[in-house]
Amino acid sequence: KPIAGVKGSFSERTFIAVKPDGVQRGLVAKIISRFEERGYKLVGLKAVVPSKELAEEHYADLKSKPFFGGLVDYMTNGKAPVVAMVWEGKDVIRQGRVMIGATNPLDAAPGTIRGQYTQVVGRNIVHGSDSFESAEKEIGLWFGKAGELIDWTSANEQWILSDN
Ligand code: IDP
Ligand code: MG
Repeated sequence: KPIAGVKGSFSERTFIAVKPDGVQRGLVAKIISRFEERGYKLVGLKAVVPSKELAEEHYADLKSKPFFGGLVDYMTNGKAPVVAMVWEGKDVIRQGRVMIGATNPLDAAPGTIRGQYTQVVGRNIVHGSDSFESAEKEIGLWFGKAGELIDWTSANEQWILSDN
C-alpha cells in the first residue's frame, strides 16, 4: 500500500505528532483519544527525539522564517520527545487539521485541540500534515524504515465506515 494510503479513500493516512510541549504537559493521551474516538486507525506510533536534520527537513518550507532556528531547537533539544503517529481513515488529512485547529491558538475554535489547550503559536502542542503531498513526505521522513507502519483490520470497521 502507498505510504500515505490512497487519497480520498478509507485508507488515507496522515502524520500527526504531539510536539515536546504537549508531551511535557501530559496531553499525549488526550490527543490520541480524539483520533481514536473519531474512529481513525492507529498504524504507527513512536516517541522520538528527532535529529536536527529530520526537524529541518520536516519544516523545510519554513526555512526562511525568523523563528526557524528556535523551532528546530525546541523540537530536537530532548527536553521531551516528539510522539510521532500515523492515523488512517476517511479524509483523515483534512479532518486532522480541523480537529487540531488554527496554527495560531488565538484563532483556533474552542473545541479544537489547540483551541482547548494552547495560547501561543510557538507552543501549540501538535502537528498535522496539511495535504496529501505533505503526508507522504512526513510519513516517509518519520517512519521511513520497513515494518514501522502496521496494516491491520479493525473489528469495528463495519460500524464506522459502512454507508448503509
Ligand atoms: P501548522 O503547524 O499549523 O502547520 P505552520 O505554518 O506549518 O503551522 O508552522 C509550523 C509550526 O511552526 C507551527 O505549528 C508552530 O509551532 C511554529 N510557528 C509557526 N509560526 C510561528 C511563529 O510566528 N512563531 C513561532 N513559531 C511559529
Ligand atoms: Mg504546517
